[in-house]
Amino acid sequence: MADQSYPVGQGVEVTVERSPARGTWLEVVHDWITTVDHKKLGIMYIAYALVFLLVAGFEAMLIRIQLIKPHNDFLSPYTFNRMFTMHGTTMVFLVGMPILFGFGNYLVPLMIGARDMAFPRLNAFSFWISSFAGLLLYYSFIGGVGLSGTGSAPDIAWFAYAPLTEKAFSPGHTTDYWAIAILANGIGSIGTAINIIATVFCMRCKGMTLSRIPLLPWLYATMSFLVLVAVSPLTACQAMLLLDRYLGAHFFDTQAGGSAILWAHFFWIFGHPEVYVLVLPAFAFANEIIPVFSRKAIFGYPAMVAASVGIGFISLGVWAHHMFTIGMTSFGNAFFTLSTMLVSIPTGIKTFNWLATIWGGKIRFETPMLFSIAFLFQWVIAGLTGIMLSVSAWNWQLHNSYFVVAHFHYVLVGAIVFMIFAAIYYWYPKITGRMLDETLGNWHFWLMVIGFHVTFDVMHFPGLLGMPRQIYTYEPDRGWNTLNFIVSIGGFIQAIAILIFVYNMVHSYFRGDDAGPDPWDAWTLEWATASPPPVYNFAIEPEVASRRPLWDRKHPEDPDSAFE
Ligand code: HEM
Ligand SMILES: [Cu+2]
Repeated sequence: MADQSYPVGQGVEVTVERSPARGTWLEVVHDWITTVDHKKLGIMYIAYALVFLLVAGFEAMLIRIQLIKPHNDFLSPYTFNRMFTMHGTTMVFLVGMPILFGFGNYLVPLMIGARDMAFPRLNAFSFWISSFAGLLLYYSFIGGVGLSGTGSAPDIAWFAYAPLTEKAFSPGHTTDYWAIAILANGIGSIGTAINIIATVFCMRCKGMTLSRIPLLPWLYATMSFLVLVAVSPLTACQAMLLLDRYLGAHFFDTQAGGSAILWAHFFWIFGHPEVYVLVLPAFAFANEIIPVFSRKAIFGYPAMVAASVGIGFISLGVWAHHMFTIGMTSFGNAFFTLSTMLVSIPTGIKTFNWLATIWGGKIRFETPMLFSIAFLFQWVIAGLTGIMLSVSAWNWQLHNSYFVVAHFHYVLVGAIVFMIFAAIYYWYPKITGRMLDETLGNWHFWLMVIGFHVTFDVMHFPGLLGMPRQIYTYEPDRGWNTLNFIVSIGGFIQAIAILIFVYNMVHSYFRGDDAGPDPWDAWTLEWATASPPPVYNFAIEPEVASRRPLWDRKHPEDPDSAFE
């Protein structure tokens, strides 16, 4: 691979080092470990998360093999509990958050024309402490009952309800590994959130007023405020749990006057906004990809910003819709039903604006756009089952059933994972300098959509028929057999799709077509520099006069800036 020179405007050329890093492997490793460059840290976050995606996906497959037929004994009940705990915890904390932080790290400085994040060293610290969390959580397989007994891991479900996590019910150390891992991860997330907020508001290039910030940095800033407000209580309640377990405090110990409901409040004050911590970046990707592939500017930019910030605020006031069956006052039930439904207003605005952006556009159906369109449909359906669950009377019937599992996977996979795939297809050329293969991309997309719907559409029905979540097996006479069989098959189809995708990523890294600086004919600043961008991002510090600076440069006869 030879080095390449690209013109980057204003008569300047940039040379990018495309050869594998020079020096011995030790020097290369040292270079990555000590880096404070936002792009390298971004790549490390994404790689770390993709490894855990495969791990957690494997755990999901084990769960689905166990449930493929009644009275199966593939996994013991104990192993089953560990698998769903590790799957859920891993997907949320070691896949979802790091991959989204990775994209934020990589893209936010580039999109606002900065040379790095505001605090590069804090950035490296956040990455390393978050990855420490992953190691710690998985170390519990070995160290959970002391080094002698391997094969243990937390079995407390990803929400770790009190008082089952107290020493009396959860002996050994698996719960401690879980709590300390979440705590370490929380510290990393809070550091990154502070960094993103400072970067978006203090590091913008010349001319980038608040109303010209691309939507992605806007949404990342909103998401970061949510992290500050939501992850802090989560981190605090891990400390309380450890105090309970080791120093005889009684925060959650009901036997000694503590309150288990306190844990539920703490957890869901984090847990609900967490959904938006994960979904706002997914929205952010859609905001960038849909306009470029529709050849139209995003419809209603100010409304998009306002709706996103509004969603952020509302999401902080709805946490107890996870607690309807805990027994609240009827005022509580009514309040949390209504506040939950309120979210549909700003979400509806966003959805209509995406549709209005596509409407009448010259649409290009390349892989990033395919995933985005599927996201739009799936997001709407997930919202509809969410509204059903927010009605407290319905919720009493469906709580802790597979209907809930189907609903939240519609959000987590159908919206968030789909948009993560879209983002990888869209920005991979920028990050690596090479295109992903379109044919393999199409295979990945279609198998993923089919697998997703076979799994999660069908999963609503055992839920409606009363199948509870987190049961390791079931009786053959409940009418759930065929449904569970189909759900498991769908899971395997998704696994195949993801393997194709992994192959594509590796293969294209060596063999993919050259991307050039701007393969999608896009508008934002990250495409105004070489692919991959040089260490300093921009040869000349950019200056912008509109929301679509690259459009202005490419179309001097019809620039956006003329209309501002
Ligand atoms: C191919 C994709 C996936 C499949 C087939 C799958 C399957 C499953 C299954 C079978 C369960 C167990 C339900 C139970 O018995 O309670 C589960 C739970 C869960 N999954 Fe997934 N999953 C997938 C992807 C994801 C993703 C991407 C996320 C998050 C980003 C996620 C988050 C969770 C959570 C939070 C739980 C709850 C764990 C618990 O009950 O403690 N899953 N999943
Ligand atoms: Cu919620």
